[in-house]
Amino acid sequence: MTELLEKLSVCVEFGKIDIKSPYPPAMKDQEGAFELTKSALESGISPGEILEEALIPAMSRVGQKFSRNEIFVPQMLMSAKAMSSSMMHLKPYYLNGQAKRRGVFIIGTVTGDLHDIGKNLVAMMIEGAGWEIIDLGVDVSADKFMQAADKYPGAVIGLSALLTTTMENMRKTVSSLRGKNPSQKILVGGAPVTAEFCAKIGADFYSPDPQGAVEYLKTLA
Ligand code: B1M
Repeated sequence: MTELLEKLSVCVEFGKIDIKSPYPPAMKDQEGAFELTKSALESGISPGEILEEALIPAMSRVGQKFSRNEIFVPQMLMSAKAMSSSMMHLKPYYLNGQAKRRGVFIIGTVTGDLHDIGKNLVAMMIEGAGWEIIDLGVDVSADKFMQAADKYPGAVIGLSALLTTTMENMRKTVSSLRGKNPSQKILVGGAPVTAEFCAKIGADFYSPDPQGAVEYLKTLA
């Protein structure tokens, strides 16, 4: 890996967004993910190399540290912001087809559930793993998930629920999606959700955290 990509990877891992960002204090006044991505592209490194060799490994380290409770939500959010500042330079290449994503991941919280902090973290980590994210937001009906599944054939769907009361809506959404397409891949998560509940409602996989979700997606693409 080039020195530039190594530096970029460190910026994303430790949440250094750009040169103006004071966080993390140890990297104050240094170039961040924004400037380093621009330099990498200008020096001829491809968007694919930037994603595969710098951003994805960095976000993978972040996810593993979060799973081991070595870092917490604020640090993870800073890493995700650094990654987004890098993605600002890469997005045009994905939009015009010059670079490819690993797949499409549709995510939302189920009907009646407004808790989106965990859902957003999962979405950001999966984006950092090279997937295109279709974020349907909060309080998403089964119909909306089904419309999105029609629009993006082959996409994996992620459902998040934080309330015991909305777990029932998760069950109904899985049932509707399965009824329409038995082979639809469905990932579920959220604080009250368990592997047993996932199996009971017929979803494909349960992950307690973003890293587990990323690992599951790796088995698919
Ligand atoms: Co609410 N709330 N809340 N709340 N809230 C909880 C969930 C609660 C446990 C608090 C409590 O009573 N101790 C409780 C639920 C009890 C239950 O059902 N057993 C509760 C309640 C009751 C309510 C209201 C009903 C309160 C009221 O109005 N009477 C109401 C319901 C609103 C609604 O949704 N319709 C309500 C409202 C709210 C706020 C709007 C004020 C706010 C949400 C703001 C927002 O999200 N934008 C809020 C908050 C912040 C919380 C707590 C304090 C924090 C949730 C959170 O963001 N955690 C929460 C108590 C708690 O958890 N300590 C609570 C941090 C986040 C990173 O974790 O979301 O678990 P989490 O996500 C994790 C994993 O679960 C996993 O990865 C994430 C990162 O590790 N994950 C997935 C999540 N989704 C995944 C999807 C995946 C895979 C993994 O694949 C697709």
